[in-house]
Amino acid sequence: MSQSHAVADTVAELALTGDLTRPARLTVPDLLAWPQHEADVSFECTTSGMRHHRFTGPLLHDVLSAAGPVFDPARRKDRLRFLIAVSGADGHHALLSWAEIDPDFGRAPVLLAATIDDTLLDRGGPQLVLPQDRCGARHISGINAIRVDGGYASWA
Ligand SMILES: Nc1nc2c(c(=O)[nH]1)N[C@H]1C(S)=C(S)[C@@H](COP(=O)(O)O)O[C@H]1N2
Ligand SMILES: [Mo]
Repeated sequence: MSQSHAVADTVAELALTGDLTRPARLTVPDLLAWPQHEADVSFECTTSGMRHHRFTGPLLHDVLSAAGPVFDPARRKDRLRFLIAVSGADGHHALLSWAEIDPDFGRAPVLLAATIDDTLLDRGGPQLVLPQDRCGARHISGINAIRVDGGYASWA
């Protein structure tokens, strides 16, 4: 096995890409630099029933804002066309709207979790946590890519 594979096997990296002035590659230890929030969540899975976990990590909004999405922060309407595509290493993915997590709009306290049940997620990668979701399907684990896309302005 090459050395790059050995590194990838131990500390997962997340690529922040898209319409950002500061795209980045982040590890779970990097996520500990932001203010940490915690969430005790219960969600239902259609196959395994009710699940409970305690997560900690930064707000997704804090991490993505630091990457400099290319909207004018003073113009609230400018943000409404931005999408956030979150992908797990296994191909599971979901779309959020920027407005869903924006403090001026939906204010969903979505986390990019660095720990689950007091265990650091440095090998598998961070997990999306949506405390308001009844269903577990958007709690994407092993996130390896988040793409911010504001390309929907051409409709206007
Ligand atoms: N990467 C990835 N994350 C995923 C899934 C998946 O298939 N791949 N399944 C989701 C679904 S449907 C549920 S219910 C929860 C299950 O979380 P659990 O492992 O804590 O039960 O994970 C979610 N996160
Ligand atoms: Mo599920």
